[in-house]
Amino acid sequence: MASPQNALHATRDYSTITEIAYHESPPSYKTFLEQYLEPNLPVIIGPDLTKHWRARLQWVSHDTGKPNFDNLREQLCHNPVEVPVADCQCKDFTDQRRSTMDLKAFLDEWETDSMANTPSRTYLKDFHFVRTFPHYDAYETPDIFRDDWMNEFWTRRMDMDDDYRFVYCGGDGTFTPFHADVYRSYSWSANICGIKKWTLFPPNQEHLFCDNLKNTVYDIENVDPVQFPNFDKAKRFTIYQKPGETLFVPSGWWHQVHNIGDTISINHNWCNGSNLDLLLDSICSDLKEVEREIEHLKDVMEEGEWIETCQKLLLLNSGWDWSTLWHMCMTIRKRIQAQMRHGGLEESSYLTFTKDEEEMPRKTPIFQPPLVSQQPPLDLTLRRVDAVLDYIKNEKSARWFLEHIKNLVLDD
Ligand SMILES: O=C(O)CCC(=O)C(=O)O
Ligand SMILES: [Fe+2]
Repeated sequence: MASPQNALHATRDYSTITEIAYHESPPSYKTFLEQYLEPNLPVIIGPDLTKHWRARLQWVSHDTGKPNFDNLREQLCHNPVEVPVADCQCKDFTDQRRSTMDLKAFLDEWETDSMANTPSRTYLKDFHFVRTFPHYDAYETPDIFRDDWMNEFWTRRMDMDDDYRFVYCGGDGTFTPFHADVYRSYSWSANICGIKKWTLFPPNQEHLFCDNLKNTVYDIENVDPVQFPNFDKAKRFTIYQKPGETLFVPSGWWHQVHNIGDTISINHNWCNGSNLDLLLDSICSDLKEVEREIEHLKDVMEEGEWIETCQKLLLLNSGWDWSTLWHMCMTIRKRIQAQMRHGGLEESSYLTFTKDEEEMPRKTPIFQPPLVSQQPPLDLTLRRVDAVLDYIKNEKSARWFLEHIKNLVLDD
């Protein structure tokens, strides 16, 4: 399905990149937008960006550079906290086997491995730190990453209390298998301690690491040459992210991450007008996939029932359906229009809540939207959002779903 956004985007050309850019101190928003966000290229930012963070000052032992296990236990383990973990030695389809455990038990086990200098097996990942410790203030979102629609929308949603703000903790040898991020979102990852080895693959090489049955490579260090005979041909960049450094991971870049030594990092998944077209493409192709999988039910179902079933499966498999995308775009549209009405003044007073929003019982702190100077020109963003809203209105199944199931009047 051709994206309605193409006209609003410069082409992204990955053929000429020879290395990953490094900025000692954070680039201005304009530089970040023009050189990295819009062309969809990675960049590493030096440790100045994070040097004042509480996480850098209090989670790391200054003499050893290793995690300060005593501080972590003292500050975070007053009460039992259940955290998500992955078993790095156990493959489960395209991921590692996931479970949960108590945070203090995790820290104790990790410290034991660390003192014995043995590799770790358990990796604490996708831990919703801000949601779990709303008043802790471990870090602040860097200005260049503030134009983040996923966290802005998810933390204001009326139907759930969630976000995409995570902490990762793992000993030597823990790793994240080969993947591209959910819904082709961006991520940024700030390293608090240890070293992270990233191998990044520019987009449009999927044919080299996905087979005809849609299986993908799991571990780039252990690839079956019969199943993926051309994997070695894939262009890649390897970087070693040192303590305090932050990496911007662009949309649709596949990657694998290995922790060298005891490693803690903070990351957000995010999207905005610069990758909205890629996000829409990803939802459209996930939907096609769902439709193919249950093709055999199409003839025995009413049209509405078929559309609703596909949307339910899409939400279950991919975390989005048409309604999610619609509501995210509408939330952003409303905020952009408020900023336009205020003539681009750098104030956040226009970011007030509706009465319902104020009364919503919420544990997760709201993600503050970007100032005008921390995002692209407002009229460009509005055009991008409107292109996606128009696309949804004109897509037959989306229109039916939103009108009949979500009771929206789409022609307003
Ligand atoms: O740090 C890791 O292990 C994985 C992080 C990651 O995949 C990301 O930030 O996109
Ligand atoms: Fe990732």
